[in-house]
Amino acid sequence: MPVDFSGTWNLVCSDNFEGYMLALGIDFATRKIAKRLKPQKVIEQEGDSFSIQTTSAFRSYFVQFKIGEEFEEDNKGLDHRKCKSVVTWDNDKLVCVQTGDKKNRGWTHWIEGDQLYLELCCEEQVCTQIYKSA
Ligand code: YOG
Repeated sequence: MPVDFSGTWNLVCSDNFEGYMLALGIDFATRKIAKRLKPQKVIEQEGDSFSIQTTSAFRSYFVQFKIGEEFEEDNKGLDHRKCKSVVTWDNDKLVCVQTGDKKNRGWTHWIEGDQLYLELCCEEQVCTQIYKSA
């Protein structure tokens, strides 16, 4: 049985979100607002189907995918760059590769204890976030 990421998760800490945003070319004013946000994630997992709704006071983002099936991402409200994304399992980690204009773009989710981890990568930058169950 794979790990179950389902639930409502609140951001508790974030490391190098600034570096990640810089790598994505997010402008100063937007970064200033974005780094103060405490997003909430609602993850629904049913077999190989996932949806992840990330909500914040400023912008929100929704994504839906099936393991191993490539999909188009528009990153609307984020950096707006389109990419082809695919999510696979790496043991108990959920790994998304986002192919597009930016090298080495993607994210990884895993659970440790009662915490949900998210690593966001773009070019040389890695941002690590920790979420706790709401
Ligand atoms: O999550 O890809 O759970 O989609 C990354 C923000 C900030 C907007 C958030 C809004 C990148 C302004 C999505 C933050 C910076 C800054 C809340 C992370 C871009 C713009 C939406 C993500 C995955 C994995 C699912």
